[in-house]
Amino acid sequence: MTTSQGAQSGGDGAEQRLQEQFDATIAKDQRIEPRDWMPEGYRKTLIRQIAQHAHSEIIGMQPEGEWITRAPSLRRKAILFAKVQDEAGHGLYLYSAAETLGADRADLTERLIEGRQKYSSIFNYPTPTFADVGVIGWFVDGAAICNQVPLCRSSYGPYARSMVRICKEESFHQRQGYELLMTMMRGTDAQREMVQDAVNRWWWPSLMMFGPPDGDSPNSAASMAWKIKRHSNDELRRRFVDMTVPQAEKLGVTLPDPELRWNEERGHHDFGTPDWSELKRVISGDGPCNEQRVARRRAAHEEGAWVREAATAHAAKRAARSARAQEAQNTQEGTAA
Ligand code: BYC
Repeated sequence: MTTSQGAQSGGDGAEQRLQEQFDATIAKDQRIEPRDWMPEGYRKTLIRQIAQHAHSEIIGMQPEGEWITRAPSLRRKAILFAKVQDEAGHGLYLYSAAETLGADRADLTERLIEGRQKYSSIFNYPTPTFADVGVIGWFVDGAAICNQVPLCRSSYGPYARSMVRICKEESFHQRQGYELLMTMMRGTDAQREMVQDAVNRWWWPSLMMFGPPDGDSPNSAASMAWKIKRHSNDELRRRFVDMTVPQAEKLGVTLPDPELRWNEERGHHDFGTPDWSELKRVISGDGPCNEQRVARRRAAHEEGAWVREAATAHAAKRAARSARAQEAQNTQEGTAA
């Protein structure tokens, strides 16, 4: 696939030149910026991925957020609070990145709460114990790091730049999760069982976060040709497994996959196949918590309507005030002249 395959067809000579310029920028590993011409397919793919990514950060506040009021100590509460706030920030940078492509934030939110736009499957699983908070940090933020560090080199400037800070924060998130689990593993038998149980529940959904296998990934070819995605879903999934296995050994937990073993010849781990029918079900809205997650997001949006109205009214007042001040200054200058 060439980068031009996503271009609008039937372009005249000028459009042809723009397409060539775009292709050359991609080929040289340089960045496409908001003011640059870009093929419509590139813009649409970016809006789709960035919007889903933003929604994932915002919906992703819920599973752990449920534990803020029940954190077992002030220290854990402060850490968790900071982490969940970071996710809100990530969502906001990403919505801003989508806006540079002409998307409208309010419209994206509508699409999310009406179930017309996706968010990551992983956030549709419940968090019944505090060990889930640790395992989300370790697995989910760990998977996010594997997936998002290469996105710092994504061809679209605003997306790539937003990833730099996001990845730094994800590293803190992963470490706090792993440290929490280390502490629990040094505790009682009941705490160790709680950690193992959370590991058992989150392992396969975490592998599914990377998306369907390469053969069933309809968007990968174009996204990789455009250098939006730098690695395939399966490649990143393999990296995550290789990174996580030694960490599990150090922690003293068992990853729930009987086929998981080191393959000397390949220099990577072999591992079992996730249940892809489960991923399809969860993506299509039938996961354990889909309904609850979207309903809560919708309620928060509706309850926040007065804040948006107040902010809009305040912005309009400020604009009117500064327009009046400007007019007065112009009149004064006119009189003086
Ligand atoms: N869940 O052709 P494919 C975080 C969809 S949040 C749901 O392979 P693509 C955090 C896919 O969208 C980080 N849907 O797609 C937050 C596509 O559907 P459409 C979340 C999925 O885009 C709080 C269809 O399936 N990370 O870290 O080439 C607390 C076919 O897939 C999933 C990102 O968003 C899924 N798991 O590749 C803690 C990373 N997988 O749009 C942590 C950025 C696939 O055609 N996104 N689908 O209807 C990406 O890297 C890529 O979009 C994906 C999918 C690898 C996810």
